[in-house]
Amino acid sequence: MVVLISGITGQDGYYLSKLMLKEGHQVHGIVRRNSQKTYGVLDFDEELKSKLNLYYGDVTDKSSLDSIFRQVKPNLVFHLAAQSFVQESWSNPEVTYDVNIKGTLNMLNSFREYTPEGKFYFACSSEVFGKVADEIQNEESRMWPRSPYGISKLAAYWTGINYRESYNLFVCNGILFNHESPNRGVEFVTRKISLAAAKIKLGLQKELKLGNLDAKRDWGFSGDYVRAMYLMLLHKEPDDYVVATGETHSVREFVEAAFEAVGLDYRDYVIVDPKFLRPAEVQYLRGDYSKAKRKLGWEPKVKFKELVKMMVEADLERLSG
Ligand code: NAP
Ligand code: F7E
Repeated sequence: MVVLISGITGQDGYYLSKLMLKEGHQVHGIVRRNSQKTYGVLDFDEELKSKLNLYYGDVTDKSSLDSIFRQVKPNLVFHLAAQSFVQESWSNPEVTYDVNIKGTLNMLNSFREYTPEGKFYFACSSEVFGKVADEIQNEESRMWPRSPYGISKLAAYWTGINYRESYNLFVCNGILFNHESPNRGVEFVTRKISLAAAKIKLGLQKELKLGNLDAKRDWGFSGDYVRAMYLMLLHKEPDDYVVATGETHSVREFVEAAFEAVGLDYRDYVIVDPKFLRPAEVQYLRGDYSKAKRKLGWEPKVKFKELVKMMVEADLERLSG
């Protein structure tokens, strides 16, 4: 099959393109041009990059998407591109709405115009649950986003459903809970912590400044979650699915486990800095992935402690190397 991925230079784009190649598909990706001609996470893996067909485009520029859809004619579209950093969405709400809402609308319109018989995946987020009403959130749980990012994902989620219902298109929303990896961006809390633990261990950093240590998240492994995206598009009917581990842990537990992995006590190094507190916080998330398990046969493989260890060890290796 011919696969098109927006956001291919990000964390999930990396694992998804590897999976798609392994499955024997032809992989095409949309890349934002920058002055350094860098390709994000793909720059760490030249072998992978050489197997991909990359096109310059921007999801806010419909004409660039039209030209790519016309050339590629994808069977499977994974729309992952986004302004994905929640904290940033308060500083740049317009960019967040443009990229995440209008960008999704543009992708859906190009898909509808050029490859309506194909299948479309949208990267929705557990941030739509925000101020949670249920102890464990599933597809039916109340959605009450708490940031411009969460609002943008909610608008895009409903746009996807509306396109499915209005135009009979195969559009799926994956409501993915936090997922991490050694390729996670350095500003997200897990990678900020794993990198700091490794640097402190090697004497390259003295302290770690964090915000809310009591926030709880359902953290899984990106490599597991991209499999769920693929299974959604292989399923006979389009639908929306929660993808999660079913466990929740606090930022404090993450930092404790990361420092433990390098034989240190986090309390000697972590400082709470109000700069990293958010105007409105999502205090607690825990996902119920039973629908994905039942209908797609999907289950997460990597557990919390294993994920923390994987990330810290990868950072230690990179820094030592
Ligand atoms: P990420 O690492 O931040 O990657 C985002 C990607 O989007 C990058 O390739 C980025 O390109 C691209 N992008 C941003 N603006 C663009 C634009 N205007 N035009 C074209 N491409 C653009 O995010 P991720 O962790 O892989 O997440 C993938 C998707 O899942 C995102 O939509 C995110 O919101 C969503 N999501 C993530 C999680 C999670 O925990 N990771 C959970 C739920 C949902 P550059 O390299 O040029 O910046
Ligand atoms: O924050 C707290 C922070 O930025 C997690 C994105 O992939 O997942 C991600 O969004 C928690 C929050 O991720 C720091 O307040 C404490 O409660 O790693 P994060 P996020 O906001 O949960 C969802 C599902 C997505 O869809 C998003 O795209 O950690 N926290 N201290 C901190 N967070 C950061 N970044 N930095 C700190 O110093």
